[in-house]
Amino acid sequence: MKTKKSILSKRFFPGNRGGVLIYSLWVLCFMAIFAAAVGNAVNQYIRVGAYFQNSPRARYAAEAAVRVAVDVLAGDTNEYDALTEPWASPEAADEKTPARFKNVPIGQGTFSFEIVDEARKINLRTASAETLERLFSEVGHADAQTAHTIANSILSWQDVRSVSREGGAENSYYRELKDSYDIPNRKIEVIEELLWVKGMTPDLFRKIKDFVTVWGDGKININTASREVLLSVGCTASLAEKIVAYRLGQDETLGTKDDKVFERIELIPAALMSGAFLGMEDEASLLKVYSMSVFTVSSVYFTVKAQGTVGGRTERIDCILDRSGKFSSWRE
Ligand SMILES: [Ca+2]
Repeated sequence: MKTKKSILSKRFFPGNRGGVLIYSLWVLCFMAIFAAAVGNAVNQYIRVGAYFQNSPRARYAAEAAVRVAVDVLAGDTNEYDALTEPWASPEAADEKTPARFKNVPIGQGTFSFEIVDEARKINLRTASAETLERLFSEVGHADAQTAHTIANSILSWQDVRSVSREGGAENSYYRELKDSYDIPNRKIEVIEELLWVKGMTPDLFRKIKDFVTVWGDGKININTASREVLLSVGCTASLAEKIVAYRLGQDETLGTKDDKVFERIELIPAALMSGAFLGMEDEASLLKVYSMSVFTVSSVYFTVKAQGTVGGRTERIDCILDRSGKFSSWRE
């Protein structure tokens, strides 16, 4: 009679070399699978570890970008701010201040940044209803009634009185909404507040958000303002295009030697009248807008958009910096 032991022995240890070999292969196979599983887990652990390790490194790289941006602005000491200057346009940078804004190597990663002056934008805290209306109709392509409603509602949103202005909306409107709320009756603090103003839509906000600010005294830097912003402050389409073209010079290219800059406010009308091929309507529009003291030639507040990348991990810092080097806002 065969014992249990002998059956097992026969099955797993049949007493021939082939059987031992098969058993050994099974063991090896099991060990290989086990090793692969452990290796995979360790790899994942290392990857996750590196990811979290790279996060602070990327953040330091972004902070380094902000520091360099501060230096670039500190190095700009003339009386005007224009798109031809190194802070605004790396392409225009000279040998002393090389283009150093994009993918600058630092440690095991890189950083990039861009500087945008806020005086090229419409200030939501100071703009007139007419300027806002033009912004929403000419730039946002809203119909006249919607543009009128939003413009006046922005003023109502910010003024301390609670009597509704024509076309605007006070609490009596917002309290009737499904998700009701009270308006702040103080100056707008972040441009995203617009999304709560009567008549505004996310689509319209997307179209105008790059042309509005809450920083500065409300004067528009004629050296940096876009065609859209010039239109909004009351320039005719023809004048707005001629101002932008005048700045680029004859070659119509930014960052070349024939670029023109308005160095002083009082020189703006004469410079344009002699060099921008203005027609009679352009001149009338220029004198009208100029007489409303909307223009300046320099900027006080600057947005710095910085990012640092290390090992595939990117961290961003958006901040507002003023001419004295002080940060007014910091978002990470
Ligand atoms: Ca400057």
